[in-house]
Amino acid sequence: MKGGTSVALRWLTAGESHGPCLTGILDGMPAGLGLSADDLARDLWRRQQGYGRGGRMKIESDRAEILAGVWRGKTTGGPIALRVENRDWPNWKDKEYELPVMTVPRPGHADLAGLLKYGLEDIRPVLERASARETTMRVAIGAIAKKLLAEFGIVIRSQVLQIGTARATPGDLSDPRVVERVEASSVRVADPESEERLRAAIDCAKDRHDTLGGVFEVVAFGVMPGLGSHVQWDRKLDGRLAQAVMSIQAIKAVAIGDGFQAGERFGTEAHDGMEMREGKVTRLTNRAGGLEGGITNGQPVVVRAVKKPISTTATPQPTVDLATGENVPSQYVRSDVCAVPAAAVIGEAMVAYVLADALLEKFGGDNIVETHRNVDAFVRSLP
Ligand code: EPS
Repeated sequence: MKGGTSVALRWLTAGESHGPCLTGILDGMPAGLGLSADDLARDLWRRQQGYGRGGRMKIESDRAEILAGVWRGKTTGGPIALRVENRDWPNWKDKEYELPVMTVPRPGHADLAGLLKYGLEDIRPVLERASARETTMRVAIGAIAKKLLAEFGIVIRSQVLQIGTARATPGDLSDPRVVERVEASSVRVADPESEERLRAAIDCAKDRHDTLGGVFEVVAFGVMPGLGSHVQWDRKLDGRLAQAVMSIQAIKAVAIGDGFQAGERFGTEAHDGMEMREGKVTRLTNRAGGLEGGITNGQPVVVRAVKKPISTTATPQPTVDLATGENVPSQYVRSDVCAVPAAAVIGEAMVAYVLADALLEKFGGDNIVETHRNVDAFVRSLP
């Protein structure tokens, strides 16, 4: 970690929503990790699911190609390059110079701010890059991070907690049967009543020609203590997780553990008491969400996030035409009604990346065997 930027792992994405493809480079993975495109396929598919998605998801069928960094099914230690084709591209490729200049910014989208910042006359290049289509590549990269974490027994799960004002009954994600139900659910919840409630909220938004946001939760199980650090602000893992999850398109709040609720409690009711059980320090609760002092404490890492409603609404919002200076209604072509279930999968990817980065930062290793040796020695040394 140097100057706020990790030197263990780093990645970049490139690509426009309606361009030919999305690309990404992940740098810093140790050599020797088994990896194929099939390892990325399931999460790419999961990200495309969810009740409330729009027409675009019927066009896309995301599959990542691995272009570099893997030899005979194992990582080489070199940068891993990925590509995901945009199947919508043939519908757009000849239109770059034909499409009318867009001058009516949607409230809530990057349209106006991006146009002002980059000195553009057309909103299109802003929306193309600001689009949540980019999260496809985040999920592909996150799947590689998850593969690394799985080597060390760390698994990442997610569920939706709320859509609009409709709340789901949270499931215990440490229970594989609950996880199975969440994965089978069209809105990533554990029980049928919650599913019905959340689907009804999405139907209501659809009937109103509107959109809805919500809240999701990502939990990482099996995280060893000692990732992150209390000694410097930019090394605190809670801060790094918050930044990563907040960077997902349309996320407006991130909480670790009890988050905002911690502000309502007395000190004696807000923390996680300890007791000795079979020679091990055991926690009575996990209100801190697995992080104390910006360091993992061995408890599951719990991150929650709020996604605002998608800003492209079929019901117009008041805005202005920058070309004429007139007050006009916002324009609409198509969009998702709700993408909170997809955002939960993207949240998993961001949490996976941050944990993989913190793990490699602490334990290093140019080859996965070396990383294992270092992790195992540390875990064995714990009291
Ligand atoms: C998005 C608008 C919609 C979404 C898109 C994100 O795309 P389009 O403008 O092509 O209808 O479907 O999400 C994805 C393409 C995706 O893969 O998640 C936006 O403006 O952010």
